[in-house]
This record gives sequence, C-alpha cells and structure tokens, in this order.
Amino acid sequence: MDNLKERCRDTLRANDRGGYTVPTAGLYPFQWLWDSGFNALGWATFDEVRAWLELTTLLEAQWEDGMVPHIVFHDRNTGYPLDHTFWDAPGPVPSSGITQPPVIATVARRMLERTRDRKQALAAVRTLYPGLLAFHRWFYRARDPEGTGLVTVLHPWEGGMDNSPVWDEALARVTPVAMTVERRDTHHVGAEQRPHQAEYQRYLALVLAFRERRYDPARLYRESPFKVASVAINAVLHRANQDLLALAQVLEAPDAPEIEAWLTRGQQGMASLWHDDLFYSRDLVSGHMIPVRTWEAFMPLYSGQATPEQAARLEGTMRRWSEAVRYLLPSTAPDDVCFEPRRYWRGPVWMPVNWLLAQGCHAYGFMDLAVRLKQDMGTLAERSGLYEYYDPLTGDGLGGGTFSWTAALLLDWMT
Ligand code: 9WN
Repeated sequence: MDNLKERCRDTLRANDRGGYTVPTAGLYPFQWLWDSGFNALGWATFDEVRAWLELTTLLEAQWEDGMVPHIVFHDRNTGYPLDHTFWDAPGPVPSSGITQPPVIATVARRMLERTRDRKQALAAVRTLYPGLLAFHRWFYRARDPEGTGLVTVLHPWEGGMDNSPVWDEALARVTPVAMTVERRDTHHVGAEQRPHQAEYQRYLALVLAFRERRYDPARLYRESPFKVASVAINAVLHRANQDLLALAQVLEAPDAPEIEAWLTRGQQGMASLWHDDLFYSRDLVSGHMIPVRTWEAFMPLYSGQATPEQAARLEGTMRRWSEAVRYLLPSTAPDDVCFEPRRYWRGPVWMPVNWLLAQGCHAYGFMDLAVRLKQDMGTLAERSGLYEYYDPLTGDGLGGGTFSWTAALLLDWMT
C-alpha cells in the first residue's frame, strides 16, 4: 500500500509542469479540465498548496463568458498537431474552444472539507468561487438556453468519453473532414486502443465548424449538428451545483437561490432521461433517446438524482455486469454489440468512472459494489501499473502509462 502511494505521488511529480499537471507525458502534453480537478485531489493528499494552484491555473484560462476550456495550451511547442493554432480560440490563455465535465466545484468542496489548513483553504475557495459560479452560469446560458434543466454537449470531447457508443448515431450526422488527420495519439498507443480515423475526421469537422462561427455560444447551440443531453455531464453538473451551494453557504455568498433553482430544474430534467430500467442520453437533433447501455446510465447514483426504485434497478444491472467481467466497471455493457474491451471508451475500465460510481453506490447503500469498484481498481493498479484505462476481462493496462488521474484518485481513496 505504502509503495503504491509512493508510486502515485511520483507519478504526479513526474507529470507536474509547474502549476499544472499533464495527464501523461507525450500523449497529452497540456492541462485538461476534468483531469486537473481529479489531479488536484491527488495533490491535496500531500501538498495542498500545489493542489489549489492546479485549480487557480486552470481558471486563469476561463473565458470572459465563463466557459472553462477543456484543454489549456500552456506549452506552445510540443509538436502536438491539434494545438492552439488549430483551435484559434479567443480565451485569455491559448486554449481549446469547448468544455468538459464540470467537476471543479466538487473538487474544491472536497478539498475544503478535508483540509489540514482551513484558513488557507478558505482563502483559496474565496478566490476560486466567482470563477466556479461563472462557469455554472455559462452552462445554463450557453448549453440550456431553453431552460429545460438539461445541459447539452456539442462535441464528444466535451463529454469526456470521446468514442463512447452513446455518441455514434449523433456523430454519424457530422460530415467528416476530407483530409487525413495527422494522429499523434497512435504514435504513443496502439491504434486498436484508440478511436477510429473516421471518428477523428468528425471530431475535427466539429471543431472547424465551431471555429468558423468564432465559438459564438448562441450559434453553436443553434447550429451544431451534434447536440446531446448526456446523462453523465448532467449528473456531474448537478452534483457540482450541490457542492457550489455548500461553498456559497460557507462564504455567505448571496447566490443560493439561483443555485437551488438549477438543482430543481436539474432534478426534473434528469427524471426525463429514465426509460424502462436505465438512464439514457437524448439526441437533441433527432429528439430520440439513445438506447445504448454505458457507465453513464449509473451516474444519477453519484448525483443523488435516482429515486430509490430507480436505484434498485440500477443496482441489479450493475450486478449483472459484474458477473460478466473480471474487473469493474466496464464503460460499455459487456453484452452490448458495441462492447470492445480494449478500445478506449467502448469497454475499458476507467479510474474516474470507478471513483464517481463508488461514491454513488456508497450513498445508496450498495456497500459491496462500492468496495468492489475500489478494490478492482487497486488490483488493476498493483497488477498492471498506473494506466489510463484497463481491459475489464484481462486486467491489462491500456492507453497512456504513468497516468495522473489514476494516481491522483487512488491517493484520494488511500488517504
Ligand atoms: C481529448 C486527457 C483526456 C481526458 C478525456 C479522454 C481523452 C482527449 C483525447 O484524454 O480525451 O480531449 O485526445 O483523446 O477521453 O476524458 O480528459 O486525459
């Protein structure tokens, strides 16, 4: 255990670029939004000053309208093909032009509650709070302008689960760019563990469409051919709203009624995504439910949005999945036609997923599942190393090695 802790700390130190942590050297040489949130939790277990710095550095890249970009290009000379010149986005620090799951208010609250230096932590929270509030306000203004209670992702990268089968149908509607996309990712990781070229051509087509519209949120929302109300991002935001509300109360900020209204709307919105026995994302272009069973179906356990009856159904489903694989939790249902145990978000086990869902299972009293989600991840890390993701059948480590969020969230659990 101590040995694993030390390896986790070493991983964060090795990926530290001074003020921000790269997910892994080579493959991802910049600061990513939700990675940074998770990485801050890891730093917080042994260096709180560094942990708060991770978040303040991230928020330095926040756009004037409140959006926090999903990649911040602090280093402009990495030879990464999709760098800041490709995005050509208007933020104060070179960045991408889309966002990612908003975990940072949750992270800030967790760090405040676990701090060994409350005075310092409160000062940090006071500094961060306006940016966190502006980020959540941006989500509602830019991504739910109709006030449905569900925010929308306009790019698979925004959902954080790039090639999840949840996106397949919506992405197929995007006309791919004609050029062959230069892929650096496949220099670092076997192509069979990464998205296909055809998906990349569509990822890029969306970025080009957004760039052409100068990232104007109103136009993007109206005109994007890819528009999905994702269960996962809505659950992450809902939980982050609960945490932001707690921070507002600690700081005696006057924003509680506004945040409470988001929570009420979010609860109604999520209820509309329940179908038969799971939660499913909705394609807002076709208006259809996306009937693909992935990890995100369980996320309302994490956000507390599942009713007890729904939770019991989710529990049953998770138990069935657990009988079909050696390690929890496969990112796609193991009996789904889309299940590919080694390809990125189409089957592998991911540390953040286990971390989020272990909390959900714990909150609803499914203790053995919570324990299994933790234990399996610990076994995978001990057995295969600190990888980006893992094969749920064999336990092989896949994707990037010496991976920050795997190390960081293990530290969070072990401390
Ligand atoms: C694109 C950094 C990021 C994670 C995402 C994961 C992957 C990037 C990529 O890596 O996405 O944003 O190039 O594949 O899907 O969740 O934040 O670790």
